Amino acid sequence: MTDTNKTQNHPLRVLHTSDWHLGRMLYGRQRYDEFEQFFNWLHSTIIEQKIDILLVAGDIFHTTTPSNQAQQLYYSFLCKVAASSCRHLVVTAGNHDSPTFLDAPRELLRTLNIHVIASLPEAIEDEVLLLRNRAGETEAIICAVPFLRDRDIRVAIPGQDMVDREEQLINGIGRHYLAVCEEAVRQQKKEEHKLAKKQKIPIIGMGHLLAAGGSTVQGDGVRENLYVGSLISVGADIFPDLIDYLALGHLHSPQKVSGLETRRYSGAPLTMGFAEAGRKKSINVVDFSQTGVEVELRNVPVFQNISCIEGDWPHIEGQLALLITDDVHCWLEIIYQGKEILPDLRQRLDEMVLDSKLEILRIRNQRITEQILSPQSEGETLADLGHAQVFERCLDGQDIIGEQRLELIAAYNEIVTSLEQE
Ligand SMILES: [Mn+2]
Repeated sequence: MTDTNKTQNHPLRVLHTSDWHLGRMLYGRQRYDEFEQFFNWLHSTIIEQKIDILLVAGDIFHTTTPSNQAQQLYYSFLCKVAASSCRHLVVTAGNHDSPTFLDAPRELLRTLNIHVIASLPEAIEDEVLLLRNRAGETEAIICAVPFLRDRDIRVAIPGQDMVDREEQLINGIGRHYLAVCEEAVRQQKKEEHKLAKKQKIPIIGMGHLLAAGGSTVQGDGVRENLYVGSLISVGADIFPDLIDYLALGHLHSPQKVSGLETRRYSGAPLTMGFAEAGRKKSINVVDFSQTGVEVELRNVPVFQNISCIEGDWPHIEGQLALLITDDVHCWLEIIYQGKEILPDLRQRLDEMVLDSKLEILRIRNQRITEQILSPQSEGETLADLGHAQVFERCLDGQDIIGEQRLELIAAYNEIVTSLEQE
């Protein structure tokens, strides 16, 4: 008897995460080990924190054709969660996901209480999920809205210019949220009526989009692979007030929407690039009780150290020496900014990190870049130069002449042609 009372007083606990980007590499390095460690950690967190509902707000995979290894990680994680005390898992698609790929196993996953909403369903009702507790009562209503594409929303009118199209898309997204929420409220009234004890059933919104005022960090992966429509921002006012908590994905740094406690981006769990080195990554644990909603951020452990060293040679040398003494496994980006031109920078760095646990994934030699890109006539800007000219200046900068120069130009042209054909 006491046990039942306890469960009744226990608030409904939801874990909100997004932007896993399974399969994403960092400068050519695979990160499957990190993903696996993240899933192990997430699974223990779900058990320790007694999570009832897990929400994943898009960008599950980094590409529309995920590798076998990425798929294996995803499905084995889903199995583990299904076997845990977590009652429901809701997965919505992001702009990186293939809707048809995510949707394919949805019927099978439904039998495990895993709800996948990847393509926009034909009926609004199918975006409103009623999640039930073990007694069969509705304990939460989810507005599971996937990433909305232009074709999902906008009624195309020939001859429209870009501004009109964007405005139509933004208005369309707003109308869509309103319609889904109206349906959620209808269901809420019906379901609350059925409850034995008078209680409020929370409405939780999900989405994968850019809300106005959101912040991105250069190199955090949000602005990469952008295409028309993926960076359109919507006003935070499109989300109706009756949403008790809004679980968003798309931005990779954890943040509130318009400073509101219950409107949030969870951010990506893994560091997405060197610009984010040292930034905290987190997931959101959200408690729903009759007295209100409480959000707590829990930091994701760092599974791979990433660091960026920027400065002149003495600074870089000193920082590397410190890291070597610390004996930690770390991936590095080096940005050389000294006055002196160092054409042998790579060689110097390779020699320094030899036999250490440090791995240099990226070197940026600002001095050489500046030299190549510095104007050669008054008033010249980078925009005046064609990419082939930039490449030639790069060869000039490195004093590459003769046969080798011709070979490099031919190889460069070949790469450009193949890129253009793609
Ligand atoms: Mn993303």
